[in-house]
Amino acid sequence: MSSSVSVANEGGVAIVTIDNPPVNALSFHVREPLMQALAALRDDASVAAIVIACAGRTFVAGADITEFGKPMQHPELRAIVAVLEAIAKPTVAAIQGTALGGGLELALGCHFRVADQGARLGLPEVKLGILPGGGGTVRLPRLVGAAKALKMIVSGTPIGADEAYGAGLVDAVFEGDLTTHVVNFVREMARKGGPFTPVRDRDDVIKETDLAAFDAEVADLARKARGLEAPVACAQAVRNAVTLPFDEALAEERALFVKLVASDQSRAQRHLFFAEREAAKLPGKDVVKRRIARVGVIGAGTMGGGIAMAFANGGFPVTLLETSQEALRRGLATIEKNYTVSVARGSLSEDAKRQRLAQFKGTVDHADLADCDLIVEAAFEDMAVKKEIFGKLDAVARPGAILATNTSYLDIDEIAASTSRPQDVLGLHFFSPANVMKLLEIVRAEKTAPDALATVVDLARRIGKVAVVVGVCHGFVGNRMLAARGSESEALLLEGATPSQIDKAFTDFGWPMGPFQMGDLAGLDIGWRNRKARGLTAVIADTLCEQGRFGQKTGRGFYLYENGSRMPVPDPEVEALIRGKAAEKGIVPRTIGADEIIERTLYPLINEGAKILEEGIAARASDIDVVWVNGYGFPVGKGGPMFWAGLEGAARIVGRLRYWHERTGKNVFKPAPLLERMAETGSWQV
Ligand code: T1G
Repeated sequence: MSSSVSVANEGGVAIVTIDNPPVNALSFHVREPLMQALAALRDDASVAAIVIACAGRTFVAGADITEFGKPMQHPELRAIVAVLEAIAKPTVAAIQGTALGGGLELALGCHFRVADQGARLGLPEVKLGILPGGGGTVRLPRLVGAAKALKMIVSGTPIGADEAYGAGLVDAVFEGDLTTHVVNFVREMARKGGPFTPVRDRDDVIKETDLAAFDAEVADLARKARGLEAPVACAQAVRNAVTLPFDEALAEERALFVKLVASDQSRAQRHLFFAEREAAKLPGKDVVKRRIARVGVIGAGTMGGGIAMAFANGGFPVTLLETSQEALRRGLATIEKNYTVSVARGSLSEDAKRQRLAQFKGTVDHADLADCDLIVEAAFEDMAVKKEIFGKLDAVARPGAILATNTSYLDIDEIAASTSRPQDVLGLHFFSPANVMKLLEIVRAEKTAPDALATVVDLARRIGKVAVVVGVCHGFVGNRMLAARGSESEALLLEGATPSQIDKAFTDFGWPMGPFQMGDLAGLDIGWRNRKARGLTAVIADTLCEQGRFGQKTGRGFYLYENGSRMPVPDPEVEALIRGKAAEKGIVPRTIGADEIIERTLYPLINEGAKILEEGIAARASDIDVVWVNGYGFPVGKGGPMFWAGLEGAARIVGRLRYWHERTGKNVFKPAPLLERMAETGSWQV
């Protein structure tokens, strides 16, 4: 037997153990010995039953994603499942940790599945731009029904052991030592005697499918796919499970898988899977991380409250400081309301709400932060205010406490210099709403100590955030590139494009919404305040703000929002305002197509990313992709701005930037040297 697969025999029950750290992926060096073991055990008369188990923290987490795009090495998972499923002896999968993708498909090849209490089971392939390719789309519906299978496969979201048991996906859930339980379980099954029906032959649940309701759900999913092919293919494959004979449906699944796995969208989403994990890796040797037991948050407003919730949700006690009891009361009330809304939505239990609220301690006295190991400042975006706060923190925080600012733009080196401990100062730039948005830009200041940085990178993972380490500059990575993306927005309006046309070019590209709809959602007054603080103007947006048109919150912004609706309605008044301002500037409006809109917004975005890489503000091009997908909604099917530059063609981007630079003289169009090198080499390597 190989080191990746071993077989033990416990009184006639064969236990096949897969051992392929860290997540027992079904790599080739697992598949080959696994196939051999199953075939041998099938023919071994002394074996009465077979258990498939995994060593380590988790059951099989799927196919080995690193093998995609390389020549297939047989046996494939499908062949293994076919052999497994044809075994007449009782077979059972013992699931701890996660059974995902090919791991769950392997388990579906068994007669039975048992799980420990903390297990999670799912088919997340859609998040990689593919679909379950090991028979999951045809077997899962036969256990849980077509509707639930559709939801699981199209969302890619795993379910817990109890839910899986209730749905018929697992046959027993155990606490404690799974192996002992599972051997007893399968012995009992063998004692009861067969025949043991393989999942492929169980058609009773499928037969109950309400196809009309199913098709309505599929149509709704297709509308929400935003150009992604995998969700639509997943739905089609599950429908095939209902309407086609098993083997035909299996063949259709294979055909869809082969097509998707070769697609740019899947390459983009697999790129993001590894990019997120790379982003959390720090250069140099591992350092001992500091202990974080209690977190302090300064400011209980929108950002501070959201940040406090993010840590409480991650199980950390939080001390929340405000400037007055009234502000503190308001902040805590908002936090409680947010949890109440989650309970009403069914995404949080009452018990969990109570546990999380119990994590909070409120104060107006900085001295109460003395026992905090990390303090996050989320006060007003003003350098003088922040320097004053950090001066106080320097006096009260315990030695070794990490002092973080949530600033979106300001110079953290300057903030650090206002303390006697710059080595403990860094930026934790959360994105609003901080308790929801995944991205966390961790800003490494010039003197930030390596162990402080490593501590917060690890902490980000513990609170479910996607961390990207960035350097100090105005706007760090995300907001600096956002400014470049928006630099032409006003010009496009004045030259003849309407807000709707620009937003549609973005949504047709795959963005959840365009820049003007986003501005109305966030509040136009935020950008207005920033511009005034920096002595900048935006003639259209400033005028709208002067008229009190801040967006959704005032019912009017670039669009109208009638009767409190969030649906944007084009406003003739705004279009007249734009035409009037254009006339004042002697600009004759013209028709502007989507291609030009993309060239004058997304190409500058990529160009700024290239400058950020050259300056060392981001360590990797893939880090920039992680920022934009997790913080700004860049379409996952395009892999992020820097990955997409490769799909779009860097040479084309450089050519068009040169054209716009010559036509407008604007620096935002001047191609960055690294982008020009990338156009020649195909690499973002600085
Ligand atoms: N293949 C290869 N490497 C993988 C992997 C996989 N499936 N899953 C994780 N890794 C690596 C990961 O890159 C990291 O490497 C290390 O393992 C720890 O991962 C036929 C075709 C299981 C929930 O999509 O969701 O099956 O950075 O940091 O936070 O139909 O890993 O250390 O070098 O994420 O504890 C479907 C993907 C595949 C599951 C654990 N399965 N993995 O999370 O650790 S396609 C998935 C996860 C498929 C079949 C189809 C998570 C996890 P490194 P980690 P974690």
